[in-house]
Amino acid sequence: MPAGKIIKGVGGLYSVEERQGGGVYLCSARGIFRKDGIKPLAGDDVDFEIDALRAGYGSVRAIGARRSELSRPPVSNVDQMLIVLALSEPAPDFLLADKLILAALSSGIRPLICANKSDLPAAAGCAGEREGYERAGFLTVRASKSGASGYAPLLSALSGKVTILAGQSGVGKSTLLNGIAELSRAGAAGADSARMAVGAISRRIGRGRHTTRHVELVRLAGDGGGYAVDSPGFSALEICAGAWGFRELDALYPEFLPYIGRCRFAGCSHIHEPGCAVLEALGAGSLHAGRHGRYAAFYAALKQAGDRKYAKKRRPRAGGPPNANNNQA
Ligand SMILES: Nc1nc2c(ncn2[C@@H]2O[C@H](COP(=O)(O)OP(=O)(O)O)[C@@H](O)[C@H]2O)c(=O)[nH]1
Ligand SMILES: [Mg+2]
Ligand SMILES: [Zn+2]
Repeated sequence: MPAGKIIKGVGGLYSVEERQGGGVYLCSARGIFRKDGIKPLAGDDVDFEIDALRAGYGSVRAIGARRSELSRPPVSNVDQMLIVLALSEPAPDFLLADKLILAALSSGIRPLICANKSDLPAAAGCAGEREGYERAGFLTVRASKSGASGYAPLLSALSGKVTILAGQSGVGKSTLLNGIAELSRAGAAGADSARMAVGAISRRIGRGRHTTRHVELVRLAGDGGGYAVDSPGFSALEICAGAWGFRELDALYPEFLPYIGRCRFAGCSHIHEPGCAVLEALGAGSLHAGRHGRYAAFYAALKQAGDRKYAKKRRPRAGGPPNANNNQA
């Protein structure tokens, strides 16, 4: 049975790209859904059966264990999140970037930072922020659709991995995805461009292209392979607040790690406590002030959300007069 990857799913039909050969088959998954109750996702690694009677069709028989799973957009087995910021037009939103980093890290996905539109003059503060991300251990890559850097450094960072693009609308994600895919094809060996041609033909079976909100994995040609996924219509990925609370927030800041456990008080928020090792490092210039400031804002927001949830649970129910607005049975 051939192995492949679901690169798109529309209305219960899945486009499965064969691992060997690269042909794309339009597959149903009724059998597996009935058997295991699992709904296939774009990104799933599957075993599928080719329909002997209808060329280009098949059915999914088994879904491999998922390494990661995002719900908005619905896609599995993402290795990396490329967080795209423009140096200007639009001005970079570092709060959104940090939120996306949190979403990635808490889903087991590696964040990468892309400083896009590097042909434009940088908005104030960009260089310092870049240093903050590098200090946190995130790879940061410059890119632009034209000019000196181009997309070449980015292609090597994406090669061999499944990467989802995320970031504000207008930062150049779609342009970048097309540019990277093209660059990968230009660099691919003859055999590989033949393989891509096969894929392109079978892909015509599928409907719609980049006009819909459907998730689609775009294959990168060349030795490394890999896929990139745009997130059209999702200006910000769903930030999975609720999956973690303010107490776990510091663990999602890799640059805080050397100081965690060295504060005077257990359960230190690293925002105002005396004897806080994180604040000491911040004062000594070892931590980036912007990253820490946004951490403090997230901490406050998460704590408030947590307190609200707690207050709701503890609201006394017996004794008082019946609530006229309460229409629950
Ligand atoms: N100057 C400059 N403009 C770019 C670059 N990449 C994309 N753009 C422009 O930015 C606008 C938004 O691009 P788009 O790819 O649609 O952004 P998306 O909303 O993130 O998908 C378009 O007008 C692009 O032509 C770049 O590297 N430099
Ligand atoms: Mg776009
Ligand atoms: Zn502390």
